[in-house]
Amino acid sequence: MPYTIDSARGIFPNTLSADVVPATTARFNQLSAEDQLAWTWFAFLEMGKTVTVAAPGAASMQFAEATLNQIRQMSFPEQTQVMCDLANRADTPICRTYATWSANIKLGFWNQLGEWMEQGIVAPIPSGYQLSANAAAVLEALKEMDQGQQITVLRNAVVDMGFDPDKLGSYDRISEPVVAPKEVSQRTQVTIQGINNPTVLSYMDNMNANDFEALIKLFVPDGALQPPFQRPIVGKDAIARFFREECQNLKLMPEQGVSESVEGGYTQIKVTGKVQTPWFGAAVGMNIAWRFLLNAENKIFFVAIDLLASPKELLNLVR
Ligand code: ECH
Ligand code: GLY
Ligand code: GLY
Repeated sequence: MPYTIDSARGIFPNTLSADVVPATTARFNQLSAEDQLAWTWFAFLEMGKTVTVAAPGAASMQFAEATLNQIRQMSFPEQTQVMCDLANRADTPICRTYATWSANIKLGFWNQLGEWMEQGIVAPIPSGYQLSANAAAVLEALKEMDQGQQITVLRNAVVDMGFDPDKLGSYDRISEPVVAPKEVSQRTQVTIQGINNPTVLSYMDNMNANDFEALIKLFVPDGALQPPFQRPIVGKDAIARFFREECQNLKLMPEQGVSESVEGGYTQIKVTGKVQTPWFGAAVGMNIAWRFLLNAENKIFFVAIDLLASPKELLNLVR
């Protein structure tokens, strides 16, 4: 086999991803817990000037409800302590529960706490709170980014909080219920300038239809999918789980691409375009590249999803 997953990661090396995102996340992680909470509050207020979050439905929120109600009953100092514990990744019962939740449940939990902070039900960030000089600088850096990059930094902040899931031992992962795939009559079909590869087109259409069973059939058994700024997820079972837990109701809007045959009957295809998350809908279009490596049977051996450094990168299809 001419490729390993490791070598496949290097296809289309000219693709410029938004390195400012992991850099900012690393700076955020250096801040004190108090600063992290205040920073996120100010960042969220800043974003709120231009976009609104679509709160998840009750079916998604039911898993966080018990913990949310527990926090709601607490005194302000106790609530502040819980939030600091989460930022500190402490070993507490709430931090352990939080660690079992999927990214979307964590986001929904904080979104609810944010609403309660606004309504005076949960302890607010102290009025007149002064960010440290470092935190203020990281906030300025965030303001310079495009919205897709900003929401990725916010998502990372939330996902990294709580007890370390790797230290939990075996546990049941808690995620939103899986929605039914879209009715065939309700489905849409993408067109991609420069690309007519049926696997790539089916990938986009099945993802948009939440048809994860059809989607996973496009992969080879030991294939891999690499989300933005993450290690590859390897093997059909792990990828299928990722689809169910993190890929519902995404909107993929690929625009253009380039395709090239490479050794061993493989084909490498780069596609660029926009992606919307259900959290922000059409208000935030993330600039994305997909880098596919398909085998001779036109199955996906590897696909990387990159958050691009700038909109200019949408036009960068050089090999
Ligand atoms: C408050 C103050 C106290 C502390 C905290 C607070 C609350 C913060 C809140 C933050 C909410 C943030 C949200 C962020 C959502 C971001 C979503 C993103 C989605 C990106 C998806 C992508 C998908 C790409 C993919 C494609 C594929 O082809 C394969 C699959 C996949 C303020 C109270 C903490 C509430 C809601 C960035 C890019 C295209 C890889 C998934
Ligand atoms: N509404 C949030 C989600 O399902 O991703
Ligand atoms: N990663 C999927 C989402 O947060 O919308």
